Amino acid sequence: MSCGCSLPNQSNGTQNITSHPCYDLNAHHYFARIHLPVAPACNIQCNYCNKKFDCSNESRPGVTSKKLKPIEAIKKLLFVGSKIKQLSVIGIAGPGDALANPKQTFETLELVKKYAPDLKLCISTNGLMLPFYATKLKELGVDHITITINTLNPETGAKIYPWVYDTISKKRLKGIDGAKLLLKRQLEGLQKCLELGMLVKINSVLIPEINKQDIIELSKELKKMGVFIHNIMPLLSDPSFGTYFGLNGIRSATQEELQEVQKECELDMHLMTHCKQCRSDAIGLLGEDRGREFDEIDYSVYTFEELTKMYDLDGRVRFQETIKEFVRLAKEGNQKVKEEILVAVTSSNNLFVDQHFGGAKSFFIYKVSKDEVKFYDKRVVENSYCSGFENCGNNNPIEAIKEALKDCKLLITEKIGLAPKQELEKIGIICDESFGQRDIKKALLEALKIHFKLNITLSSEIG
Ligand code: CLF
Ligand code: SF4
Repeated sequence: MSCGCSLPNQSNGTQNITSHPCYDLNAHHYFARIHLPVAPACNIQCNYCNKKFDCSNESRPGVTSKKLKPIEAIKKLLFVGSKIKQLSVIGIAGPGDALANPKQTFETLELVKKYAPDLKLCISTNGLMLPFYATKLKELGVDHITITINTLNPETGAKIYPWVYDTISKKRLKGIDGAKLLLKRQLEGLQKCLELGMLVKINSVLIPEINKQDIIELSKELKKMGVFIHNIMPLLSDPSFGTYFGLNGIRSATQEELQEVQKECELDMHLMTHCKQCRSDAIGLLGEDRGREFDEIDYSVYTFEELTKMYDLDGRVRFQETIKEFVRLAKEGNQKVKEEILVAVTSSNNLFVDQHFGGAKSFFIYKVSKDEVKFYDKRVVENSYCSGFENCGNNNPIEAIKEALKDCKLLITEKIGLAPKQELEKIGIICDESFGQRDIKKALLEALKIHFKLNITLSSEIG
């Protein structure tokens, strides 16, 4: 999956995300996470999961992490924190479900709060028990929560979840009844987390022929609800994983399928596109898992006093402040570039790129500012470049058009002749004819990526 390295700002800039490698695209270059595998059990069955392995809602299938008791996990955490100064987040993401193991999960969070209070706390869950534990999580200092929601439609849900086990009613619900309960709890839990001011991320597993359209619809709803970011992950499936889907011919989602869905969703929702489908014991920057380095160490030989000293809380805080400042400056630089970009489009209706440059008497101007693109202006010229065969040669309004577009960096047009193209390029305007008849919004997104390496979300006010 592409990491989008040159697209440094997807955050809204107002929340506590600048050092969270999953919530902020830029942060994943600088800040690391550790997953503590303290949650072995799960309370639902997903057809893409084999419980011999880690929870596939955040992990590659077929990966097994060593389970740890909370005390072992904290010792390991302090040791790792002493070696990896940019460690900023501790996550609990399995190997089962964090909230199907409330005792272990809460004990671990309490210990982190006590010994490593500089770290952000992050939880990933299928959501079944979230309504009951959201408040407790908030009290423990969890501000980042991921819920895996694959559909809002219980009928699709029944194809993904053969059963859920509800510890409240002590009942195992199968098929559509299970899917309905899971969905209800996911939405209740999500709402509660939002009310508590937590930053909610939704993971969705794209399952070919099962939930593509569901995910597109889900993404639209997530934006309305106030979810921070949506992470669409491709199903990885193979008979050797021993999952129901793998054994029954449900194939992996391809990169093309993933990108197609992401393209549909990015118009509505902030997307995470740099997920690495980590192990439940992953350590380090995303994409360079250092977990194995710390596997063989016997942490029991260290006392908490020794480990706390090694952890060096004050030193770590100073180190991270320096990185944050560096990241802030990098973002500012990027913002400045973005603010300067105006894009002109030739169109008969401000919906499609359906007009040749030669025939355009007006240009729709879009402004790229902060992390969005908005319709900004319509500029009219007295004469189009080409005003009919009879006028050809007598009338060359290119200077007037250049004057009208002089602050633009890019022109998106259905077609343009070589001579006017060269004239516009002389004043620094890139002319792109590759989006003829395309939707302006989609053309803008793609063109900004191609020409300026910018990953931008379009404002709903566009057009
Ligand atoms: Fe871990 Fe998940 Fe927190 Fe990140 S991972 S619990 S939000 S700290 Fe990140 Fe890994 Fe993707 Fe998860 S890259 S699998 S999204
Ligand atoms: Fe497996 Fe995770 Fe689904 Fe539980 S929630 S069945 S561990 S993928």
